[in-house]
Amino acid sequence: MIDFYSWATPNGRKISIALEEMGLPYRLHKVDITKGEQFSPEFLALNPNNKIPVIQDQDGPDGQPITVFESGAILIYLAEKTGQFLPQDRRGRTLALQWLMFQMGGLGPMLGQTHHFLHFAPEKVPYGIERYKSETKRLYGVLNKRLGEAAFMAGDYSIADMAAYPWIAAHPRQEIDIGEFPNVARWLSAIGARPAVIKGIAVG
Ligand SMILES: N[C@@H](CCC(=O)N[C@@H](CS)C(=O)NCC(=O)O)C(=O)O
Repeated sequence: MIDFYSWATPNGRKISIALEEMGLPYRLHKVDITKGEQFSPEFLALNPNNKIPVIQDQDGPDGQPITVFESGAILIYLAEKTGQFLPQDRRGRTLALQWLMFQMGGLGPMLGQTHHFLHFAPEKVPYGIERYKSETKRLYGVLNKRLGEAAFMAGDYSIADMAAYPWIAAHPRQEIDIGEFPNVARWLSAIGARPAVIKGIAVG
């Protein structure tokens, strides 16, 4: 059994999608980040970086419980545990990890800043809005080009797609016209129709 600490945000949804796709049994523990529950001593003992998502697998690699934070690390852990959605051959695995890191290091943080400046900043900051909206658009262009070459980010559907999907599904909040990125739109519909994704998105 996996204890899953999360809240209904794009980073949390990456993991609920993966747990559903991989058919792993899990228990959801809601951490209301709008009320500051991520700063409780109990949660900080799981993730000193006070962010969801976190998992605690009661049946870790050595039979002992293991706690994992950082959504990219959790996705790799779950893929390796189940042998699913991460190719085993080195070339395929490197490609999937490359696109996962593109999400973790670029797409997620930059789109997160766009959400912040558009929706949460206490004052309107035109420079911040412009900077992150244009970087967001550039990243959609990179993804659109890649998805013109392959059905999914790493060729076959993988944890890289699970990481990117919840962020791209929130494109209206980034003021992105998805019609300008037809390959991304095609990919978004294909992933959004998967039963495990529909279930994963609804969690929490
Ligand atoms: N790099 C982290 C980012 C996680 C993250 O930003 N989580 C947000 C919600 S989407 C959070 O818990 N924020 C609460 C806080 O920063 O206090 C990951 O991918 O797991």
